[in-house]
Amino acid sequence: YGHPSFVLWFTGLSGSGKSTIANQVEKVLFESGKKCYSLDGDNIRTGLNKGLGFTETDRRENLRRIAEVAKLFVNAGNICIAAFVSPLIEDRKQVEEIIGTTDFYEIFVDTHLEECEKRDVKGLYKKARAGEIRNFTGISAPYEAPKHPALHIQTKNKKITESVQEVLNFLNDKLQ
Ligand code: GGZ
Repeated sequence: YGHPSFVLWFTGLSGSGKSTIANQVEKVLFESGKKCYSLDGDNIRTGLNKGLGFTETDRRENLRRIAEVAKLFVNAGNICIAAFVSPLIEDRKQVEEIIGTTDFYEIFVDTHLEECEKRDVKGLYKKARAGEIRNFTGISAPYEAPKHPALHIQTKNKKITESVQEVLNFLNDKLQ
C-alpha cells in the first residue's frame, strides 16, 4: 500500500554489474520511503537454495523458488529487486509466469563477456577457462540475451551512477 509493488528482475553475466546497480537502486528507493527487498545469490544460494548448483536443472529450480519468494514479497507490498544471472529465456519466462506479467520488469544489464572477463572480480572466469568450474555462464554454458526486456542497460563507457539513473528514470512514471 502507498506505492505499487512489483519485481525488478536483473539478468546478465557474472560480473556484469547487475548486483551493484540493483543495490544502488534499492538504496535510493529505500531512502525515498519505498518498501523494498533485494534477493541475490548471497541471500538465496547460501540458505533457501543451498545445495543447488549450476546445471540447467539446478538453475531452473533455483530461479523457480526465487520467483515464488519474489511473488510473496510483492504480495506483501514490496518492490522486490532480484539480481540473478538467469541465463535462459525459457527460465526467465517461467519466472515471469510465476510472478505474473503485470508485476514483472526484466532489466538486461548488458556488459560484454570480454569486459566481465577482464574485470574478473572474483577470479571465476580464470577458473572457468582453466576448467576448474564447469557450466560457467559465457564460457562453458550459454547466456541468452533477452529479446524484449523492459529495460536494456548498455554499460559500456557508463558509470554505475548513470546505469542506476536509467533504472530510476524507468521507474519514475510507475511510482507516481
Ligand atoms: C555462473 C556462477 C557459476 C557458474 C558460480 N555459472 O559473479 P557472481 O559469481 O557473484 O555471480 C555468479 C553467481 C550466479 O548465481 P545465480 O543464482 O545468479 O545463477 S543462475 O541464475 O544461473 O541460477 C557467480 C557464481 O554464482 N557462479 N558458479 N557455473 N555463475
